[in-house]
Amino acid sequence: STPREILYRAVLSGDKDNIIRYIEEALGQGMGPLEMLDKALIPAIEEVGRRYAQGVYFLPQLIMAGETMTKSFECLRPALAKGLTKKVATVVLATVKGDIHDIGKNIVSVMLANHGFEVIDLGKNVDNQRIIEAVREHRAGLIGLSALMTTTMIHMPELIKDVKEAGLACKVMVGGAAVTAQYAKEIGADGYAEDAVEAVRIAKELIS
Ligand code: B1M
Repeated sequence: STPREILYRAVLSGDKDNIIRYIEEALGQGMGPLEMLDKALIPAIEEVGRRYAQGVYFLPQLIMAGETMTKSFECLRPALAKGLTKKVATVVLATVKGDIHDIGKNIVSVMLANHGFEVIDLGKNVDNQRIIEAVREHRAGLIGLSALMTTTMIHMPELIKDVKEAGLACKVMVGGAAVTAQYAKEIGADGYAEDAVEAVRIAKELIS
């Protein structure tokens, strides 16, 4: 099997005990961290989501796969972080209230940091009020919101309203599996990105 296949299967089967070893082996064979995410880890977790939706996988498998994915990302994080020191802008990043999915948000976080953004990552299940406070405290020019569920993305338009009411000159970028470009437009978000690479491009546009 190729390193890609091994990593893909490891996430699919929730093999969190061996994932670090597989990643190290893949690195040793010259596979880069971004390639691992794009070609193996993300496609695998997406397949897990499909199987869960189809009733082929149940919650325990979803949890195991999620943990395997989180573990692999934490292992890759140092290799992904380039540690730029010159900061272009500050962005407050969060997964919305009621939503504990943070794998995608964490990838976006590292990518933004790599491209010179000072990232104030508030984590997951974050209250809109905390986001507003963080924007004030850090004088952030941009908020990045992630939502993975149709039931939680409703906090996005609420936040956009809160930002306006607070009189903050702060742009809002949204993303996450539940969110579409259409939805972003409907709620009056300043930007939408489909993946982490696009998130960097849109964030740069929004702060310029
Ligand atoms: Co859950 N889950 N989950 N889950 N989970 C989904 C989201 C679901 C679509 C699965 C399904 O049914 N097919 C479904 C939601 C359905 C809906 O919307 N109505 C679902 C459900 C139902 C649930 C629970 C309710 C299950 C239960 O308890 N019965 C529960 C909810 C808990 C809660 O939040 N309150 C739950 C729990 C979990 C786990 C904890 C087990 C785990 C999460 C672990 C973690 O995040 N630490 C988990 C996982 C892993 C998934 C799936 C399988 C994968 C999500 C993921 O990490 N994808 C997911 C299926 C799916 O999304 N298709 C699913 C990989 C990640 C890299 O992609 O986050 O989309 P994503 O991020 C991308 C882009 O979207 C973009 O860049 C990233 C990189 O390319 N992006 C942004 C993300 N944020 C951005 C922000 C930006 C810009 C771009 O700007 C700011």
